[in-house]
Amino acid sequence: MENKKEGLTVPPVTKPLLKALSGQKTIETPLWLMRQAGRYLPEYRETRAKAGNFLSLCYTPGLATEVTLQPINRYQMDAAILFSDILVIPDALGQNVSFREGEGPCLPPLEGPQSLDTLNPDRVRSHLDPVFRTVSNLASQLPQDTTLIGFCGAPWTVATYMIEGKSSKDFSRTKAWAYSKPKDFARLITLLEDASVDYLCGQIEAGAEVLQIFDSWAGVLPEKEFYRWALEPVQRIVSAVKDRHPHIPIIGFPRGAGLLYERFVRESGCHAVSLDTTVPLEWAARTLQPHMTVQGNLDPVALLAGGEYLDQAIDAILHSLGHGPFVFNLGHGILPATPPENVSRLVERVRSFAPGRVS
Ligand code: 1CP
Repeated sequence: MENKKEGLTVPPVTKPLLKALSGQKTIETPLWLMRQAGRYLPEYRETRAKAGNFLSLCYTPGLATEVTLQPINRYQMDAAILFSDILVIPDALGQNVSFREGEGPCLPPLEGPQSLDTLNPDRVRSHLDPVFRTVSNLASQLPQDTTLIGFCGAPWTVATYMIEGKSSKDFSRTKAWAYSKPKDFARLITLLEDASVDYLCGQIEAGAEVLQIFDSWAGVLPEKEFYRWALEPVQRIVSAVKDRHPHIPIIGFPRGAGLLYERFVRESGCHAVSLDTTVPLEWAARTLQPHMTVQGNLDPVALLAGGEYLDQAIDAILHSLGHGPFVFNLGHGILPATPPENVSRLVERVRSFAPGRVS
């Protein structure tokens, strides 16, 4: 049987994650975890040490492929997420990103409108070629039912790192720029939209089957600014990617958006939405899930803590959202101190749930 969509013939969807993202209810709940490859895994720490620094790991296709596959080999997740980082875009634009052990990212901060002229969008595709090679390695090596996810950061979140020069607590430099010089700030956002579309399309052309757009700091913006700097740039990226690749599902993650999740679901153009840990389950089931597939939203600290609390938190999510369309995930990335055996416990519990079987 074949699906006919927009005049094109596309193969039938059989992978569990793709089924859920196309709005179908699935017998088993598809499962993957944000930051499923990372420091909580001893095999990751070993490969990371071989690479020297974090960006070399991202830009060495053999090693990036290896770490992407580690959680698939250990836990048989339904999806592999490309191993890279949202900050490869500023690096490709020429901003010279580094990662210091235990300190996070470090960039020479943008110092106002004139510093935008130092960024070079023409370098994006060629600079990120090693990442595309990782994607095509993965596409040929993944098990048949495993879906390959590509990603980028949303312009707002990426801009915060470019302007603050590091992780931030109050985002004061970025917000002050957006509020007091919106025209200049819009130039940066447009540049990031274009670079993100190039980057995402390159990933699709190399074999990515699903995309996720991470807007990790969307939740720090007031309502009006959320629409302008978080929602609208994502709308434009989604629309441009859909024009070129209409059959690739896109998951949006406006972390911390609170009540604004509702408008994001109605207007972003995404096919699915990832919920952060604070989103109430029954509200999501009533307000968001009728409109699109939802993904989420276990507290990463519940996974770290383990035990009975973990079991109960998993069950609460499955009971509220598991009747689909639904993808099990965390509300944010796995924490480095998470015991790997807690992840096994989570996978087993989610796998043993079948909607209809549990009341
Ligand atoms: O020491 C190490 O090994 C580096 C830790 C690490 C890892 C494993 C960083 C540094 N990035 C990554 C990989 C990564 N980053 C992935 C890989 C795929 C997977 O999920 O398995 C993804 C999707 C990201 C995305 C990313 N990077 C986001 C969005 C998601 C989120 O967590 O909010 C953000 C904000 C970043 C920036 C970043 N990268 C790394 C750090 C320490 C940070 C800063 C985080 C912060 O400001 O709190």
